[in-house]
Amino acid sequence: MGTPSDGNGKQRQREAYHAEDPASGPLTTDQGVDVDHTDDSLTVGERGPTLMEDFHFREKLTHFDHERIPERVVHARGAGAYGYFEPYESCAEFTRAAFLQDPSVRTPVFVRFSTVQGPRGSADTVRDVRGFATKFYTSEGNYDLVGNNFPVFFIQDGIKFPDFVHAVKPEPHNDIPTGASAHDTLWDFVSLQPETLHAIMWLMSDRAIPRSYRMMQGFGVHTFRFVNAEGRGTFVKFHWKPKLGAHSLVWDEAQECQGRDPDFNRRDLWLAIEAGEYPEWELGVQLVPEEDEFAFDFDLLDATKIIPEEQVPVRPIGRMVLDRNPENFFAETEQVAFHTANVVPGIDFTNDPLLQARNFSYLDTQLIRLGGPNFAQIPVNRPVAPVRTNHRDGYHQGAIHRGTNYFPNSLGGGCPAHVGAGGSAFTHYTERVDGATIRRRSPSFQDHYSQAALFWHSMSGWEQQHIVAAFRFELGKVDARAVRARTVEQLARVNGELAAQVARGVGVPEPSAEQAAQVKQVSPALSLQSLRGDGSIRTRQIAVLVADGVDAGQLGSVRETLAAEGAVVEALAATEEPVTGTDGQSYTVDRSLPTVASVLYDAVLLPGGPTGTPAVTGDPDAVRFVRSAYRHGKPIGALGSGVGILSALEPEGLRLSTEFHHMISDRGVVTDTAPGAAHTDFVRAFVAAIAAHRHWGRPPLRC
Ligand code: HDE
Repeated sequence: MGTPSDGNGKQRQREAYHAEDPASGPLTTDQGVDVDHTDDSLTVGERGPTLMEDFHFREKLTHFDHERIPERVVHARGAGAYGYFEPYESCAEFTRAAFLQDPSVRTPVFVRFSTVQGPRGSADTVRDVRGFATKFYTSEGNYDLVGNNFPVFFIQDGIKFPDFVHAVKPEPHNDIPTGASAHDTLWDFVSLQPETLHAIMWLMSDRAIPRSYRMMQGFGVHTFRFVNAEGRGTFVKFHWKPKLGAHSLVWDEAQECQGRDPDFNRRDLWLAIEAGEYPEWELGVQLVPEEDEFAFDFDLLDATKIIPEEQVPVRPIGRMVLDRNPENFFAETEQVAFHTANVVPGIDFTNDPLLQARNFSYLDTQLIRLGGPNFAQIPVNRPVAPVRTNHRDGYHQGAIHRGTNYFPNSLGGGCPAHVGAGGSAFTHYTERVDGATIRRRSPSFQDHYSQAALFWHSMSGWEQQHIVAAFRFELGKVDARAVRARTVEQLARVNGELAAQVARGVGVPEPSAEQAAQVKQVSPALSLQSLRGDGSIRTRQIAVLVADGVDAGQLGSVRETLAAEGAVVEALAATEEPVTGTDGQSYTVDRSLPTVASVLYDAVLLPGGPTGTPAVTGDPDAVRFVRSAYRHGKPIGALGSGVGILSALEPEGLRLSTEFHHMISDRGVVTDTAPGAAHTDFVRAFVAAIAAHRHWGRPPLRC
């Protein structure tokens, strides 16, 4: 590993960092002077004024006063982790990138996930795009793939970015709303800028409220270029596919979660890694030969468009595993600096105007955020490849450079020298570009509706319902009626039924649907239904509601199976006092019901026993828990008297187990009134219901 000045700097830096760790020795000042007392300032007498000569006090306060750096203008709230990437096989046919050649070579990575609109202290489960930025510390230098969990962006040209971000951020007069897009200025912008519509469809879908960072896709968004050793280019789009499948919350739940646990996604990532449940994604690429650049009915350079997977399949090329949490949030997750222009030989840009703008913006923003040009020396940003430059000095310079600082030189032995042509150097792809200076969007970028319609038509029924509800919610928060109406008119160009349903919800006239875009075929790959992952229930959080009198046999058998499948099972009761089972044994309670809520779990189990779960005795927290899990489509398993709780809620038309009909599984509600330990078919059905994540089309509860 290298630094600007030496070859083993990373190791040395680590040692220095730990030497400064206050936990590893006596308290000192910044100058290394031991401190005997940090609780009282130096005063004249016990009640007198504080003395200026108290340098420890002044240093402590001064440092504290300067602890904050500007937060990112977008993507301020995030969570990160380290891990590695390994290719499945050599990709030499398409790219010379060293980290994509050899399956036996693991490349270290750091990934930062983020929300976009909210500030650092905002909640995780807001409706928003999620950032998915990966830094590959490759042997040829750092490569940053700075993507999102949507494959398309809201605008086509980076010059619109400040306008878009101003519109979506809190309104300038009152700084409201935090972490939300449901306000006038965003929708004003959307209604006037139809290129936003495709990404807006994604934003209104459940993709914008992921269950977990570990359960969402990532996309490079732009069309990039692979370049092989012969200099041949191939267009490439990057896809990350989560091993656990892509799963989302429902909006009502996401909102409650913002209060119950604002750190929901951050905590989930942290805990999974701490538990050794390392999240994993497969990296896939869509490859388009250069000669097919114009083979599509959209422009490959337009970042508001996808290449449907059915048209160009995603080819898996490797996997990424995140297996280490950062040690210090500020030092690593906050100070990591991604830059789209951090590329390595074999990966290059295209003329996508959004990407070109990003290549300017990311470096520019770090200069102010991280206080000068030396941020690449911060440990999390340091390449593992050696760094030898003639860059010198500047704020926060940590290297002690020696020798000459210009090129060419003879006095420094000509070092650092150029590598020879055709060697390991990055060589920009040779592309002939002709044209007059012009400030105009290409006509090939003008179709803003077809792919928004493709997305809509590719959704399952429940996904479409959620999209309609999201539009109604968002536009319902818009005060300007004209903005509501104008947005609905735009939606009519996507789909008439969508527009009509939204119009009815927000009280504006239903526009004519004559202009709706025609869709020749759908793309099933866009639906969350197609992204079930490996079908396992690993790391799903299962709540078991218990009380004194719980059927010990049932509790034990289901718990064991769920735990064996990798689920995290927690026993919840009215208080944290252990409960006594039917076998007279005492059972630990993990959490008390008032401290948790159904929105923090993926599924709930109601074991039997005379008074086996707190809901049987009418505990309001428990009843609310079950009702909320039911409404959010979560799997519910109930045994014996536990089934009675469900019947009492009267889900009209839902089939529940009775004394004549044992195990019944209906829309994710799995019940069994048979006496004795839980039967295998019950456990199997409950596990299958959890693996399916959510269950739609349940009848409403009457009680
Ligand atoms: Fe970003 N974006 N962006 N962006 N972006 C930033 O860089 C910008 C865009 C993305 O975890 C900023 O270091 C412009 C698309 C992620 O640290 C800033 C344009 C995509 C992150 C910036 C875009 C992204 C950022 C803010 C339009 C998906 C968080 C702080 C031309 C492909 C990275 C920073 C992290 C962050 C500019 C559009 C993803 C200001 C000008 C498209 C994941 O430089």
